[in-house]
Amino acid sequence: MPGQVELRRDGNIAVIVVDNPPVNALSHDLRTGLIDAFTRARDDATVEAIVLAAAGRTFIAGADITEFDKPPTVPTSMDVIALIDGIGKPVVAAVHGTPLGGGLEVALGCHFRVAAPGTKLGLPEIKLGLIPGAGGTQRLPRLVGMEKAAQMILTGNPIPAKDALAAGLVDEIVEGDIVAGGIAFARKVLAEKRPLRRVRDRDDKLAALRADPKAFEEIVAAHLKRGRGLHAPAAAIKALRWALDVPFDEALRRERETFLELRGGDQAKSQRHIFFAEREAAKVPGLGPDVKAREIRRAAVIGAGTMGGGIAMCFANAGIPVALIETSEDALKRGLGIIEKNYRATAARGGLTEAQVGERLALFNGVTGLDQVAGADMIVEAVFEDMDIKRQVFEALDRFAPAHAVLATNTSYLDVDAIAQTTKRPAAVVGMHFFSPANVMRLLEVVRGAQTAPETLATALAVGRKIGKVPVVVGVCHGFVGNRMLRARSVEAERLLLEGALPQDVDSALTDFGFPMGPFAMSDLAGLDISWRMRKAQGARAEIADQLCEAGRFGQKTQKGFYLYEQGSRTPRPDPEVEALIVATSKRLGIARRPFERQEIVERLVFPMINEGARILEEGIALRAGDIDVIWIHGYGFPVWRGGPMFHADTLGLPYVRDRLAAFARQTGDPRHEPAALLTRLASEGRGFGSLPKG
Ligand code: T1G
Repeated sequence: MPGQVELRRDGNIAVIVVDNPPVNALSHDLRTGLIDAFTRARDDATVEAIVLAAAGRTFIAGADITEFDKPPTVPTSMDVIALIDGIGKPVVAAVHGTPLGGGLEVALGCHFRVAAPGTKLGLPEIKLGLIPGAGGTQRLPRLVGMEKAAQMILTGNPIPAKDALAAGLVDEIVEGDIVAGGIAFARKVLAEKRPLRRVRDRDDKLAALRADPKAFEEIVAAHLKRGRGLHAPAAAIKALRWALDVPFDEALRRERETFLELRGGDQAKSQRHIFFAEREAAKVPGLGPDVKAREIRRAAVIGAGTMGGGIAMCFANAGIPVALIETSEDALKRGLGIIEKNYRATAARGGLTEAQVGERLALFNGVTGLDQVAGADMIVEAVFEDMDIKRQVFEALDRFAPAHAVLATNTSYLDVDAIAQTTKRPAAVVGMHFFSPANVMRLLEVVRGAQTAPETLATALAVGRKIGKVPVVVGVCHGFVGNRMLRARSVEAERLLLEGALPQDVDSALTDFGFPMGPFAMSDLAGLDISWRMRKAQGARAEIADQLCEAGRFGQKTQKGFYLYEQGSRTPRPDPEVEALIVATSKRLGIARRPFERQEIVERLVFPMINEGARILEEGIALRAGDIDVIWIHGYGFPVWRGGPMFHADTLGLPYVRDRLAAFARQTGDPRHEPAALLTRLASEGRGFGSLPKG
């Protein structure tokens, strides 16, 4: 049997089992094997019913994404499903693990579906900048109704087997061996002579909606605002509407056409890049299978401030008991109070039950005194961004922490090697740089010190994944990867103000580009005083931001920063006072102001980041260009449909980026704008950052 497909018999039941590790992706081989197996089972008169199942950890988890940059090959997933759909015998899909995308669409082509407990079923194509391309937008609404189908297709989130059973997506949940369960169900269908209704022929769940098109608009409206800038959500809504008013086969044709168009577009290519880049980021040279992460049964966090509290919540959310350590009862009480408030707010939004809030809070042990780290397997320091204070903490950790403990610092830019040197166990020290709010932002920069042991690094990565983060290994330099590139952008944003732009011009240019927030609104949110203190410590100056701070304008916390904020409002409003201050500063510095086009603002902000990213790659601070993209997507909200700064540069073409940077260097006289050597070399060779070895 070609293509990893086995055709077995169990009496009068044909059993087709696919086996294409690791996730039974619908590769060309697998599709060919399925066509062959189903044709034989269909044409064998002694076969009275067919069961489709999969070996390994999951039923078919979707089309083979690695084939997406090549032309489609036949048989397509549609051909497989059309064959199944036309079989006059009961076909039962017996699913387990994560039947997703094309895998679920194949199951939708069967008459019945049974699932193992714990199965998660979904159509996640939207997360790849696509829509389901093998009938999902037409069959799913017929089976579960438009509301559920729209939610699954437009969020891309899978649903658990019990919800699938309730919605009618699954006919039965079968305990024990899934193949045996599928065979038993098939026998039941035969014994009960159940009518064979193809999903495409079911109309009962859509009839009411056909009579009330307005209701459809209401169902999809809730999803539209989430898709700002993205092409796939609007396309998915159009396809779902076809389930109401276009004949099935014509709707299938249009769906396929739309899917192929999206698949070839920049947005889907960018999101595919991030899908694989996230997985590449988990592969770290020197961390082979022989390097074992240590189990973290108990954690401790030093510092119950904004970051410390958020980090402690990450551990509790993953079910790991966590000691939260402060210097005083007041500070501890304040920190625990904020944590409880956060959980209660989540519960009020329906994100947690009261019982779950209680369970989470029970995992916290608020104490004072660094000696309280004695029972922890991992300790994360989250105290003030001051090297002397961090050194004192690590000297104490050296005394009190268990010998096997991992000692992590949450510093956002300080020298992790210097911190490690204050201990007698630098091999146990690693950076774990969380992003605020730590319990929400998924990025975790894992900073590999010169002496960080492989086990320490592997443990930090494993814990990062366990607490729901996207961990990326970075090297030691000022600001590591994300903040070092952010600094390049911040310097340029200030420079643009002096040259003629206003905060609202700069911010709106970046939000139009796809960032959730521009640099000045973000500074007002974070608080201008934090970076002001850092600049003073480094003897650096930011003309406008420093004047605002000197005037006590620290941002939202003082209702004045780059913008004005009404009492209790977070909405930034342009402030004529700030405009006057900016114009006066340009004048004082003898800089002639001029108007800026949006594109120039975006390029002046994004291209210096790309340039810094190229230097980061040259210096080996990041292992791969894709790692930098993952950092910016998950740490700073770079629009995922542009694939991150380095992929975006490749999409634009490095010669263009190189030439614009050279122009900026001439315009501003800033040597940092001279194109980095790596960027210049790749541009001259007609290559992109994506052509570099993957670490
Ligand atoms: N195609 C190719 N390779 C895939 C793959 C896929 N669909 N899914 C996973 N892999 C690789 C992955 O790169 C990694 O490789 C290994 O499998 C393990 O993955 C027609 C067009 C299934 C929940 O979007 O969500 O169907 O790094 O590390 O954490 O309408 O993989 O080991 O070399 O993620 O256990 C729709 C995507 C496609 C599912 C398992 N399907 N995959 O998670 O393992 S579009 C998806 C996942 C489609 C149809 C449309 C997850 C997983 P390597 P992993 P995991």
